[in-house]
Parts: sequence; C-alpha cells; structure tokens
Amino acid sequence: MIVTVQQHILQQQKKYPGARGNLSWLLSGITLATKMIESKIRRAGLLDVLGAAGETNVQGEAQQKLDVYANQALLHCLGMRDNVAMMVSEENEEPITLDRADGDGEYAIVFDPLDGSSNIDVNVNVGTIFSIFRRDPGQFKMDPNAHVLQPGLKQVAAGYVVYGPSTVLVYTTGNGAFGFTLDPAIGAYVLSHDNLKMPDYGTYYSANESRFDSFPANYREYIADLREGFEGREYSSRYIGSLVADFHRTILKGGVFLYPPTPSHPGGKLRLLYEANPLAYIAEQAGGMAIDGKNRILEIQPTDIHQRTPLVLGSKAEVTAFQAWKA
Ligand code: AHM
Ligand code: MG
Repeated sequence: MIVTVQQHILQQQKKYPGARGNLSWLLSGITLATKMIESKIRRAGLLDVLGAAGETNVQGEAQQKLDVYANQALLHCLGMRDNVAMMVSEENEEPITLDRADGDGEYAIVFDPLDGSSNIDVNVNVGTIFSIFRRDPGQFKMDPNAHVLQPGLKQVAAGYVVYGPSTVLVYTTGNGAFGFTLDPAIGAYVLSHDNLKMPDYGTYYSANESRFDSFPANYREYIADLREGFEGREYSSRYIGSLVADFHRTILKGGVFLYPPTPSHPGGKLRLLYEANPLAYIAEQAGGMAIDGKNRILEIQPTDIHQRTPLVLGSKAEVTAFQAWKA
C-alpha cells in the first residue's frame, strides 16, 4: 500500500503527544505549491516562462520568470495557511508577516523558491528548499526577524524538492529523513526512500573547480588529496550547479560537496537560512555532516536573514577528514 507524504507526516506527528496536526496542514501548502511549480517546469519550453524576468533580487542576481512564479506560488499557498505567521524568501528583501488571530500563526517559514534557477533554461535539475521554525506567539510584537534568526538546531522541519527526471521531496522533522516521489498519475508524493541513510563515505567530490586557484589553502590541499585518491578510494568530480541536485546525489551516493569562500564571496555564496540550514538538518538526520569549514552549520547563530556561509557537507568520512585538515 502506498504512503503519501501527508499520511507520513501525520504518523510522525502522532509520536509527539499534544501535536495537533498543524505541521501537516502547513506541509500541504508546500506540497501544493511545489506541484504548481513542477507543472510549470515540466512544460517550461512550451510556455512563455523561460528567461529573465527583468528584475534583480535582494542578492543582486537576475530573477528568472520561473523564480518569480515559484515565489508567488509558495507565498500564496502558505499565506492561506492560518498557522503560518511569517515567511522569508530568497526573493524578498524583507520578511512577510501575516496578521494572525491569537493562537494562530504558530510557524515561521523560510524558503528558496527555485534554487539553481540559472540551470532552468538548459533543462537541468532545479529545486525548492524550505525550513520551518516555531514562532513564539507570546512574542508577537518582537522584531519579526527574531523568529527565524535562530540556530538551525531549532528547525522543527526542513525539506527540499528536486525537479529532475522525477520530482522528489525529502523532509525531516528530526526523526530521520524520508523521500517521496511525485506520482503524476495520482498527483501525490508517495514514499519511495524510507529512512534515508547517507553512505559513511563516497567516491564523489563536488565543487566549482573553475575557482580552484582562489580557494583557501586547506580546501585546495584537501581537494588535491581527493584527486590523488583518499583512504584507498578513487574519486570522481560531479558538479551540477544546482545545490539541491548536488545535495540529492550526495545523500544517496555519499561523498562531499564544498562551496568555499571565494574572492567574490568571501563569506561563502550559499545562504545560511534557506540553503545551508535545511540541507544540514537533513544531512545530519541521514547520518551525514555539514560544517562551515570549521563549525557545525546547525549551531551558527544567524544575524541576518539573507546571510551567507561557506559550506562543506556530505558523508562522515569526507567531512571529518576536511575538518581535521592541516588548517
Ligand atoms: P540561486 O539560489 O540563485 O540559484 O544560487 C544558488 C546556486 C546553488 O544552487 C549552487 O550550488 C550555486 O548557486 C552554484 O554557484 P556557482 O555557479 O558559483 O558554482
Ligand atoms: Mg538558491
């Protein structure tokens, strides 16, 4: 018998006494939005949705039409959920706060609506990433940013959808990581990867090697060692340039993904709140690791909703070896 993501999260919630199924209501907003996004992506070449929208976002990057559509789909579907009081999107400079009645608006949600969107015009995988925090209703009037400026360890759930040859959703609520494949015949995400476990080591490393010469020395030496073979293993490189797709390979096959500080992005390129944190949470739940080069990603206290971080993420063997490097 099939298990849909909705059924699955309801079962997970039953493990927590007092849970009212609110998270499953919120998650249904996310799954609906991602189905809307996937149906646009699936037909992208046939609709007028490819190319740039003519605006730049808060990161100074050109917005693609599909970035705009994906953002609107999430804002709309989540805005309809009365238990969501705040949304932070890569595409919006400021958080969006929603006026909720007392007792509602339990959650704040952070997302990257369409990750890797520079790949969309060439029919390469893209994704959506999300991270959910509990908002303290007693603190309704406090600085809204404070609800999401919490270390990743405080996430109550996190997940991503990778739009590839099939559309796969992976999520965690801190009780393991689970993957669901969208069955187009019934329009539901169906459990396909029960209790995901990242291999303890792999044979792939993943970094944008065009910038190799400008990587800090410890990254260069580490990658050079992997190229020569490491702990008796021969490594290959794989780099898609869509974080979700590179992560999805890493969780299934093991190995390591690295986005070091570079001269153009001295603090790293990837965003802590809606890229590194949710993927770090899932990686750890699957037995992997995620660090900013030195420290655990999930322990970083954020100070800005759009802040960036270097990221080294993957199997235990590779990330531990990096951490212990001659740095
Ligand atoms: P985006 O959110 O604007 O799509 O940018 C993030 C993407 C990640 O998906 C990917 O890992 C990275 O940028 C690739 O960057 P680069 O082209 O510098 O290698
Ligand atoms: Mg992104």
